[in-house]
This record gives sequence, C-alpha cells and structure tokens, in this order.
Amino acid sequence: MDKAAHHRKIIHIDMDAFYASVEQRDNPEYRGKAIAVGGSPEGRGGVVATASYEARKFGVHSAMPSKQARQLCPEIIFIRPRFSVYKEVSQKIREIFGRYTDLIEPLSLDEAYLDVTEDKQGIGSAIEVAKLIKQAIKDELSLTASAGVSINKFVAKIASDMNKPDGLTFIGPSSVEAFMERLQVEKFFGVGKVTAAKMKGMGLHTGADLKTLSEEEMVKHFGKTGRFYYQIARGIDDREVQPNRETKSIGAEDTFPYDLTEADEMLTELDRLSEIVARRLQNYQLRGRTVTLKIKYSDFRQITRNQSFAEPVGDTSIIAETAKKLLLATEPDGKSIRLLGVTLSNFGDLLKPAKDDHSNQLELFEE
Ligand code: DCP
Ligand code: MG
Repeated sequence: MDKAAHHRKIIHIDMDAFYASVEQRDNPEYRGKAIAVGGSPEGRGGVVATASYEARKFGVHSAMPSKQARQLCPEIIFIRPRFSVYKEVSQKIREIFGRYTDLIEPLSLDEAYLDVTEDKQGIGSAIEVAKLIKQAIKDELSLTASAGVSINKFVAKIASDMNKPDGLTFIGPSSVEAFMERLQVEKFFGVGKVTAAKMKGMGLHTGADLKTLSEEEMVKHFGKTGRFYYQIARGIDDREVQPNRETKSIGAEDTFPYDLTEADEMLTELDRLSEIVARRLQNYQLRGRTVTLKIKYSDFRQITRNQSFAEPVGDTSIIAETAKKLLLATEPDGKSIRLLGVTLSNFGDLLKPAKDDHSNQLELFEE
C-alpha cells in the first residue's frame, strides 16, 4: 500500500471572480473590461461585491466602497448583481462535483470542499479529479475555477487561492508540514486582523513561530481557537468534509483595538457589522427571523440579546436597526465594551449550504 493511502484526499474549489465572471460570460460587452458587481452605478454608495480581474489591477476589491473603486479606476463599470443566476451556476457546479463524490461541503455559492479519498469513478488521483472538474466547469459553464488539493481542508483552502485564476495547486503529504511552517500567520484561514496583530506583537510571524508555543500557551493567549492553531501549525486538521450541513447562523463580530465607551461609537460599529452580515446573507441567499446582538465587556462579561420577526429579514437597515435597539436597551453609554457581534439565525430553507463546523465558524466570524 502506498503512503498516500493513509491520508484523505481533499479538494477545495473556488470560482474565479465569481459574480464578475458570470456577468462577463453573459454580457460579451463586459469582457476584457474593468467591472464591479454591486455598489451603486454612479459610484455614490454601497460596496463592491466583487471585481473582474481587469478591475483588480487598479486595486479594486470586494467590500471596497464603490466611490473609492471609481477613484482608483475611472472607467469601471458597475453592474447590478443577479443572484438568481449565481445560484443557478452554483447548483450546476455542485452537480459537476457530484459526478466524482457525494462528500461535498459547500462554503458559499462559489466554493466547496470535496473529499475524493474514494472518488465515484475510481480515478484515484485527486489532482486528476480536480483537473476534470475544472475542465467540466470550463466546457459546460464557460467559467474558470481554482482548485487546491491536499490531505486536509485547511491546506486545500489555502492552496486554492495560491494560483488564481484558473489555478491548480497541490500540496502533497510530505510538503504539508514545511508549507505550514513557512506560511505567514495572516494567511491562516480564520486568523483575523486583531489576532494577526496580536501574534505579530508576540513575535509570531509564521507557522514555524507558532510551533514554538505549547498547546497550553496557545490556549492561554488565543482561547479555544488556540488549540486549533496549535494543530494547524503542525499541518494537522482532522475535520471531515461534511455534506448537507445546514447553516444555522451567519454573523460578524469584532474585537476592538481599544474598548468602546461611547454609545455613538458602538452604534457606528453596529452599522458596519450589520452591513457585513447582510452581505454574507446575500452571498448565501439566506434571510433569518432572529437577530442576535452579542456584547463582551472589558471585564470579559458577555451578554446576548435577541429579537425575532414573523418573517425572515436580511436587509442591512433592519438588521442594523434591530441590533442598535437591542444595544440601547442595555444602557451602553459609559460602559466599556471590547467586542460587539451581530448574528442572524432561524433561517427559512431558501438554500441549505454546508456550515457550522469549526472552519465555518472561523470564516463567518472573521474580524
Ligand atoms: N462576495 C461579496 N462580498 C464580499 C466577498 C465576496 O458579495 N465581501 C461575493 C462576490 C464574489 C463571491 O461572493 O464573486 C465569491 O467570493 P470570493 O471571495 O470567492 O471572490 P471571487 O470569486 O469574486 O474572487 P476570487 O477569484 O478571488 O475567488
Ligand atoms: Mg471565488
């Protein structure tokens, strides 16, 4: 038996400039042009959902205010998103994945983990399966995807991002450990800005640096996720690819670099977090009935408050208003707050992508 047989074979697939590529495919006049999906046509308000690679050359990227995108790239064309089309494409790529494995864990409309340790067609090579999937996406949908192939989810996900667009990156069993040692901590999936800054402050810049800390020390400094980082730094990630897991909640939270004490500041943060949550809901094509506000005070006391609606909600304004009302009911002025979080849950069953394992929590709550 060869050595590789002891390892899982995991593929992470992520579509290239997803919404923008679909728009360029369906509207030939946009091909080769700098386009942004989302944001307002005049570049007045809103943020960019994604930009074509032509626009990215000017520095335009997801979540950038459209005004700034217009400044960086005056000829940029703003396009209204067509979510129903993206959802349709998403279903088609899942159908292609399904030819090779039933162990498919979608992370959003445009990305998924696949376990092809035993692929349905007996191909045996995960690299070959990834090539066939990329080719099918090209032939049948006229779109490109990038794939990462490795022995676990964590490394596969990082790998898929390394040679975009139209990339295929393989990190084999014997290279995983060295790969993780060289990896900068900010590239660690799940490490947000605040955590990365904290790590750097401690002189921890790479996976190799993280390995100098014991598991106990990691937990002491980084809480529960410290244990996860401890393992990941060693290239160990035993999480299974979980098909058909339901998304139970989508949220965003932020630990502030300094404690907030003024209600005005807190309300501004809630506007920002609500916008992130609304955008994520849109990416998953979900709406929820319950808005939950999480508050962590500087003394680490934590409370949550929630409000439920008869009908599912998903717009920034409703989420923000609800979160702010919940905050004001706690009489926050003068209190010292180090973290705020906004979460939507209690979804209708519009779509049931995978979710809620450790990786997704990390992703969904990225600062
Ligand atoms: N998206 C969004 N808002 C964000 C990030 C993404 O609305 N802040 C949407 C638009 C993207 C889609 O989700 O097309 C997929 O997100 P990705 O992060 O995979 O970005 P892209 O597929 O656009 O580009 P890449 O080629 O870097 O994967
Ligand atoms: Mg993508």
